[in-house]
Amino acid sequence: MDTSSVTAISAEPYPFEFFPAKCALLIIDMQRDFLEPGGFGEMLGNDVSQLRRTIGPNQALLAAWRAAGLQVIHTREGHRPDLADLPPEKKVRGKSEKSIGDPGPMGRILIRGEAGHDIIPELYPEPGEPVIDKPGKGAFFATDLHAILQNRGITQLVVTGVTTEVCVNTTVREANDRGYNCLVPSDCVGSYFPDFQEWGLKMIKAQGGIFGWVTDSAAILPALA
Ligand code: C5J
Repeated sequence: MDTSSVTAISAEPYPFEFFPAKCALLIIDMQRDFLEPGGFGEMLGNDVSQLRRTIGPNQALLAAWRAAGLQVIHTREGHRPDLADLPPEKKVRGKSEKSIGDPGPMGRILIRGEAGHDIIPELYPEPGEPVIDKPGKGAFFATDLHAILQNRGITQLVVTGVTTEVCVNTTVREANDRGYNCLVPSDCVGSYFPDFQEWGLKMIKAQGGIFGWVTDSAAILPALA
């Protein structure tokens, strides 16, 4: 495709001006522990099917994005094996029987290098695609994401992944404050809670797009052809 072209993608609250050469696909935390049956998310009583419905749309978008030669960045939420970057309050909040760093169904929970912390095979990063290991909810906090985007001339992000109201929303807000325009395809983001899925997206596009734009993958795919 001609990456210098500009396309208007149908979105809410109004069409998104897509500059392919300046736009990265940022896939948030599509990790085994959040999405796979038997993982940490399900162990906490969550319905992982609410997240798994995003896998197919993400696969289609990622394939088209790669075929167009555009930039892809992945993130993973997790901590150092020695837990030195884990705020003590994050460890104990929720009062669940098992928490970050404890042995879980797929290794130590949300610890870098453990099986559950890794990205699901369906969306596994290819060589050359940066993977941002983030200790917080937002992908900009305590990471080199902003530097990578600036060095690569990126001014726009298509943000996908999980969960809509937590790490996706936090990242979109952080990106907005740093001057990036964000487009969020609703079928490529997921929440364990249907209400939060709905309201998480409404919050992004409210008030004339206070944090960004919302669309679906069907509206983006033709712009990648
Ligand atoms: C993410 C979480 N990725 N819900 N984490 O949203 O704790």
